[in-house]
Amino acid sequence: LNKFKGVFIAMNSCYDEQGEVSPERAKKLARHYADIGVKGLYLAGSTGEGMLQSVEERKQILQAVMEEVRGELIVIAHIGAASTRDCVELTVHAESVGADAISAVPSIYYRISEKGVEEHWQAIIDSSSLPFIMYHIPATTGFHLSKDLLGKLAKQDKVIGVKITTDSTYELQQFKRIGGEDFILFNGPDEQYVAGLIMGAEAGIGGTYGVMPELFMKIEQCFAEGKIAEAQHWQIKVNEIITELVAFPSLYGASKLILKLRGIDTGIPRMPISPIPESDYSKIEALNHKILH
Ligand code: NAY
Repeated sequence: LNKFKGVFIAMNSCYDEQGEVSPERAKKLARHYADIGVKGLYLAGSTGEGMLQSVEERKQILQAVMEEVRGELIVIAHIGAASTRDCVELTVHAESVGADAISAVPSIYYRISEKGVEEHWQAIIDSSSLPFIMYHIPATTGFHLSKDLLGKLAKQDKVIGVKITTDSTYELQQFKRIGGEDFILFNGPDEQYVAGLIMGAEAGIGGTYGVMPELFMKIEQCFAEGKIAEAQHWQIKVNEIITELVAFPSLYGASKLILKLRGIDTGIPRMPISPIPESDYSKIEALNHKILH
């Protein structure tokens, strides 16, 4: 399970000038992260705009990324979608192109009972031999994963961990306690990576990592060496940047523009996620400068 410990970038979406998914641009972005030496990538999650893409488009992007970094980076494919059927199709595809693991939010839009979410996830788990990572993000799904359900699913060998995006490091610690030693907690809120690590997370998956992977790798390294004050110092720097990033009309639009300034064009976010107006470009440039210095 060591292969899942470390910094995972929730990769931004990649579109061309017409707004179509761009496998070429996705390869270039994945290559950029492989050269930096992060642990892995999390594809088609919130940051990757998977919910705004068709099953076919999601397959194209995953396949392109696997072609580029297979064997070099650990690739977790987020295959969550509203319908169980689509999730299963994406899972079977993910296994066929060599993804290292899959992950899914509970089904979205319909209010599903706890039993329903269990059955949804179980159908996904049963459709491949890939490791499965639950994605707990109640703010966007409206579903609050209980300790009971987590404990029940965590007993299965294929269920290797949970990505937890809540502000509670108490909940994170409780999940870790229930999951046990071999159960991996992926920290979700980038703003509290250090706090998550201290309370039991062994990995992080984050959207803002994409514009500052080195800073998150520094946090991880300091923590591993027991230099907590230094880890906290970098977290505070990171948090200043995140505070500015989330003040733009969209976090994803801002991140994509920063990548563009660095020579990696990923297009603009898909509607309804707002693009960044030109009047904000100078602020983006200043923020890019701040990150790099
Ligand atoms: C994903 O699926 O894209 C992620 O794992 C990223 C989780 C992010 N949450 C959302 C809603 O985008 O990285 C966080 C988030 O961007 C960050 O903490 C800034 O608030």
